[in-house]
Parts: sequence; C-alpha cells; structure tokens
Amino acid sequence: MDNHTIDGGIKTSAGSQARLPVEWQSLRDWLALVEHHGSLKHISASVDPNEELGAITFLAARQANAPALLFENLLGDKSSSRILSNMLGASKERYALAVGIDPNLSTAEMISATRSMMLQPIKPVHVAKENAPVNEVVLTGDQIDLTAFPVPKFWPGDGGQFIGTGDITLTKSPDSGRINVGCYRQMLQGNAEIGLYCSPGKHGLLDREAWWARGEPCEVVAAYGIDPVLFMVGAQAFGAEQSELDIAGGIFGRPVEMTSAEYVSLPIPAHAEFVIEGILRQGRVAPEGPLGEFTGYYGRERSPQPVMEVKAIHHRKSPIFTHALMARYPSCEIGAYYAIMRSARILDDLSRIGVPGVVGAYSHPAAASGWGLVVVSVQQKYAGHSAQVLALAAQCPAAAYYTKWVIVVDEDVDPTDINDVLWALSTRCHPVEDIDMLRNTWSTGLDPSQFEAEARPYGSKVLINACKPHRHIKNFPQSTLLRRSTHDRVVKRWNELGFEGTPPKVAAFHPEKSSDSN
Ligand SMILES: Cc1cc2nc3c(=O)[nH]c(=O)nc-3n(C[C@H](O)[C@H](O)[C@H](O)COP(=O)(O)O)c2cc1C
Ligand SMILES: [Mn+2]
Repeated sequence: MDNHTIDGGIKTSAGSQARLPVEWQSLRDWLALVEHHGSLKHISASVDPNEELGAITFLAARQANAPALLFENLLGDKSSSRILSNMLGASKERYALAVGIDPNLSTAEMISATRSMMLQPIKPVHVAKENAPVNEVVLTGDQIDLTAFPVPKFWPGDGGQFIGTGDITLTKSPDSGRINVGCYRQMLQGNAEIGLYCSPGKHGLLDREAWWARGEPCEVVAAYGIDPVLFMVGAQAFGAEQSELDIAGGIFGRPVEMTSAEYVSLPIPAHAEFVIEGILRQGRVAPEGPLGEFTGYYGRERSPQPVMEVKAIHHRKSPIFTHALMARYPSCEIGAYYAIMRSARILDDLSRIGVPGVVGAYSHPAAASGWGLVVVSVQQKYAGHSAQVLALAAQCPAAAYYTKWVIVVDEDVDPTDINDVLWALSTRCHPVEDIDMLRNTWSTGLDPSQFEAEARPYGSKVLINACKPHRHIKNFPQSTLLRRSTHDRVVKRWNELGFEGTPPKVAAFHPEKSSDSN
C-alpha cells in the first residue's frame, strides 16, 4: 500500500509499524488531529459537572469506539474552562493517533510497535518560562482559588469533587533525584487544598515517604489538562528508578518540553493546560474518598489521606481539564491504551528475564481495566516450559499488581482474541491438572472481593495452563484446519460466491502429507 500522511504530519503506511517523531505538541494540537479523524464530539449544551457529566460520559462510552467528549459549557462556570472526558478510553485508534502509529494496525501489532518505542527513552528539555504556553496565567498566594474552576463529582456515592482523575503527578526521589510521573486521584479539599490518594507500592507514595523520613516536606506538581502521551505513561508501571518523562520522550520521538516552576524545585510540563504546585507535609491529612473506581465499585471507604497545600497555579486561557471516568469497561478511561501498553511491558519483562518462546501477551481491558487478567502465548519447546512462563508472567513487575487470572496458551492461540482464549481454556486445559494458586500477592485496597477491607492489599492469583499438555503434545488431537489448496480456491472465488470485501486471514493450515493430499 502507498504511504499516506495522517494529520500532524505523521507518515505511516497501512499495516506498517514504521514511525517518525510525533509532531503535535499539545493537547489542543492532538484534539485537532482526533477531530479530523471524526473521533471528537463537542458538547456545547450546558452540562452540570455534578453527576451529569459523569452520566453523559458513561452512557456515551458504552461502545468501544465512542468519541472523546469535549464539554464546552459547564453549569455555573465563570472561568471559561472546558472538560475533556473519554480522552482515549476504549479506542485503540485514538491510542494510535497519540503515539504516531497507523490506526489500522491490529492490537497485537500495536503492542509490538509500543514495545520498541518504550525501549528508547529520551530525556526532557528545558524551555524558558516565557515560552511555555502553560504560563499564560500564573496565580500565587491569595489569587489561588480552585473552587473557581469546574470540578466534577462523577458518581452518586463519591465522597467529594475530584479535580485530579485524568492527571499526571510529579514527585522527586530525594535519593536519586529521579522524577516520577504517576496518575493518582485528587479530591478537592478547599480553595488551595487537594487530597492525594496513592495506593501502597506506588512510586509517588514511596517518594513522599522518603522525604518525610528525612523530616522534609514532599514537593508535588500535578497537571489536570495534559496530553495523552504524558497521561498514558503516568498511568503505566515502569521501574522505580525510571523517569516516565524519559519514556514519554521515547514515545514522542523527541524530548518532552518542561519549564521551571514558581515555588517548587520540580519542573512543570510546558504545554499542559492546568498545573498546580503543591507541598505535602507529614501528618497533614483529611478524610478522602470514596470514588467510583475502575473496578466498577466504590472500592474503599473514606479514609484519612495526605493533603497538598497548593502554592501556585499555571494555566492556559480557557483551560481544558482532562477527566477520567472510572467505570466498567468500555466506559472506563483505563481502556485500550492501558491494555496495549501493559501488554508491551509484560513482554519486555519476560524478554529481559530471558525466557525463550514467548510469542504474545494481552491484558484484556474488560477485566477491570486490564488489571484483572493476563494471557501469554508461548511456543512450547521443552517439558515444563509453559508452567515456567506462567509463573514468571504472574509475578513480573508489569503484571504483578492486582492480576487475578494468569493464562498461558500455545502460539496458535491469539492472546488478544478472547474467543481464541476461551477456546483454549475449554479444550486444552484440564482444570484438575492445570490450575495453581498464588497467595498474598500485590494488590490494592480497591479490590472489592476481599473482606475485611484491611485484607484487600493482599491479593491472590490463579495460574491456568491452557496449553496442550507437553507430555501428550505429539499425540494431542489435531485441531481442525483448512487445507491450504482448498482455502486458496475459496479465497479466489470469494466475490463470485456472493461475499463482499476480503475473507478473514487464516494463519495455519492442515499439515499436508502425501497420504492425505488431494
Ligand atoms: C485514570 C487513572 C486513575 C488512577 N488513580 C489512581 C489512584 O488514585 N491511586 C493510585 O495509587 N493509582 C492510581 N492509578 C494507577 C496508577 O496511575 C498507576 O499504577 C501508575 O503506575 C502509578 O505510577 P507509578 O508506577 O510511578 O507509581 C490510576 C490510573 C489511572 C489511569
Ligand atoms: Mn513510576
């Protein structure tokens, strides 16, 4: 196929994984690209941020290909702010438009393209304050009033208004200086105060504990209007000493532009829509939550959580706040992009360990945003190989958190195709032989299946071997495959037979032997 250019100047060829640096710089540029692809809906009617915005997002996003929603008229707002929801959601096309790959690639191809772009980190660059669009408006001291901006409450049982859901949150390690970017929820606590919920093991929490252990406050920068690449890397688990800013640079194919803050020593993203600088002091807590979460439940009771003192605000005029509705798939903001990136990270972990024969992996987004279930495919090369891959996948850093169901399948089963996976589970797995359990694994206070709530961070996992049993692999019943010659004849006659378009692709064929060929 001919090369074609998608807006933003990204040259791709259909079906190819080649890519050039992403040319869009800001959320606004990216939205123009998304709009050109018919994947952005402007909502100009007045909408109440109090539950109505959440309800519209939930209903509009019940389809995986639902557009991103830009709310332009928020009830009671005098700040000319706008809110973007379903930014990426369950759309793998918008993921592709964010990272500069062909939106027509299959999920498996997107995972492999994502692996290569995440392996080439590029450090951020500094731009002067006066050249940073985020500094169109800078507010400090008494000028700070977060209640002047529209802040949604999403679900009827939410414990407050959440200003940070589609956010990125920067902290620094006091030991190494590494800047972490995480996406952690933030509840409005006052004009200049914001609650911050980080679950155990998250890097933002480890950084803050490290500052407090030195008797010093922890500086924080949070951005609530952020481009999709920074948002996605903030939401993904990378190594504790890796800076997600470098990973984002690798994905863009150029450095992320950062500028200096007014109060804290952390940098701020130069092209963000809305940024706050804050300080977390040990012992300063306030009741926080609950929030209707990615699990589809109010996962955790209201509890005391650290509060940020807000020291400065930077924003573009008429800022766009990014908001992430947490809900059941596909209405959840943790959707296709998350599943693709997590799967790429799992494949990286397995390849770093050096285990051979791993072919593919997928964290299905309908399984609690890709956190609930991981499928890995392997070409079995020796006795015990599939069990080895299964155990390593279950506890590798990219897959360990939350995951309850870990499944290994043979290479002829596509992990991204849930129909294929269910077929393997139902025909190759002998439950009494092929299931193991892990106990006391890394999980979260948001898992609704455990009681009492204190037990929730201790998870468990089921390891399911849905590969052909290696002992019997030679005489395992043959699966029904088309004879290549017959297949080719049917493909040629496809339109003559009255079918439109091209027939589905078939990867494997009946083994031809002289005895059974026609
Ligand atoms: C929309 C969204 C909201 C999230 N909210 C939280 C949260 O409130 N607390 C939390 O600990 N993790 C939350 N996460 C998950 C973290 O962002 C994710 O685990 C990430 O890896 C954290 O960064 P870290 O690995 O650098 O700690 C959220 C993720 C997304 C996409
Ligand atoms: Mn991190």
